[in-house]
Amino acid sequence: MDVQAAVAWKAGEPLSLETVQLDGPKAGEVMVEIKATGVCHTDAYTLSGDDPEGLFPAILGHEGAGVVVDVGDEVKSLKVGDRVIPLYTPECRQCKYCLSGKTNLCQAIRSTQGQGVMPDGTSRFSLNGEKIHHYMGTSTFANVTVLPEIAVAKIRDDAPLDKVCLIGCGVTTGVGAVINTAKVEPGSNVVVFGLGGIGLNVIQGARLVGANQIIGVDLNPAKRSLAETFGMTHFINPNDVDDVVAAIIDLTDGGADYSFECIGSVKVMRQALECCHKGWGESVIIGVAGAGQEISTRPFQLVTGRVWRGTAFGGAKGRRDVPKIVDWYMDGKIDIDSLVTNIIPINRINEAFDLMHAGEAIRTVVTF
Ligand code: NAD
Ligand code: AHE
Ligand code: ZN
Repeated sequence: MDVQAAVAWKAGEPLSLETVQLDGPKAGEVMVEIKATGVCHTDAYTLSGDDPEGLFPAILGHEGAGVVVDVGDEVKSLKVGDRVIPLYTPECRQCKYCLSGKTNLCQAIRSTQGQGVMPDGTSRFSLNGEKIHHYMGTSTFANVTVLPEIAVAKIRDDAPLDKVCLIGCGVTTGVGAVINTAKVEPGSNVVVFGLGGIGLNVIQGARLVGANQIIGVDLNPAKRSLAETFGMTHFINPNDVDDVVAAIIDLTDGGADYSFECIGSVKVMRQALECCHKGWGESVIIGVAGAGQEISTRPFQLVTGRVWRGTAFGGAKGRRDVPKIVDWYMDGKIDIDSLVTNIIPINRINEAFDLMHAGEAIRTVVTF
């Protein structure tokens, strides 16, 4: 069938709206009509050419929500009409990783996902016979996409898709990093580097679990007021202090219990570790850094009890946890509406990247 998609032809170039051909779902796959999708910094990262797994041409997008319109053979858990959120971290419930109870990083389809194809090694997308790659197994910048059944979370029927699409990445990543990865305890002092779509969700996760101080760090002073409505108690602009690490240690009486890097800067990752409290402070890397970038610190930082770790999709098991997070939103426990700073139709999708780079959007939601 013909579908509308924003195609990334080449690194560093704007997306181009095209009518592309989409093959129907094979066994174990479902076809989903995407109603809305957020634009995450990771889409911009891959489009920039910095992603070692970036492939072109591709249909990007991984923060969507939609409705199942067709199911392939052997699909048991989904039916036509179900409202769903695509999962870039699938949950097969059978692989060594899923069964370990120690990680959300299901590996059942990770290798083909990284090669921009479906689990059978082929792409469902093409244009005039030329193959177009899938992206992160989701490709939500198309009005219809095909997904493996294990990469789809079924959600309740009354959830507004132009809001809960953000649970497909930003919300789950930020809130999950606090709850699942760091397991922040009530009364903890938390520092969040980067107050974009991810950082604000770390802040609301920290507020949800009863953190004491929630310190936000961002170069852009315009991020301050919204972060305060999400629960930030203190703001530091690195340009206003001599030494951001010293400023945090001073404010927290010794250092952060938990810090979160939500930018993708290896320099800031070091600051995020080194602002942690001696003996127990834990720093969680969420930001994605480009090919060739490496982190460093003095090993003494770890010898003296600080812990460095990372998280993907907030440690969430998508088919199990995403419907719960939708409930939290529907019950008013978390705010998604304020994260949606802009809504635009798919033919203006490049504006979403411009707004992100200008620091003017938290999340732009693209509708079809
Ligand atoms: P964003 O662009 O919305 O926000 C980034 C924020 O960082 C902005 O507010 C910007 O002003 C601030 N910033 C930039 N450089 C800074 C610096 N040196 N010091 C302080 N602040 C600085 O991005 P986002 O969508 O929130 O994504 C953040 C990062 O998280 C990206 O690297 C993205 O790829 C990554 N990410 C990771 C996961 C995961 O599962 N690990 C999931 C989603 C996003
Ligand atoms: N291809 C990239 C990987 C980037 C990355 O780390 N992605 C995160 C999700 S970011 C969502 O906005 C992730 O899930 N990582 C685990 C995984 O298996 O990819 C690179 O840099 O190589
Ligand atoms: Zn993302």
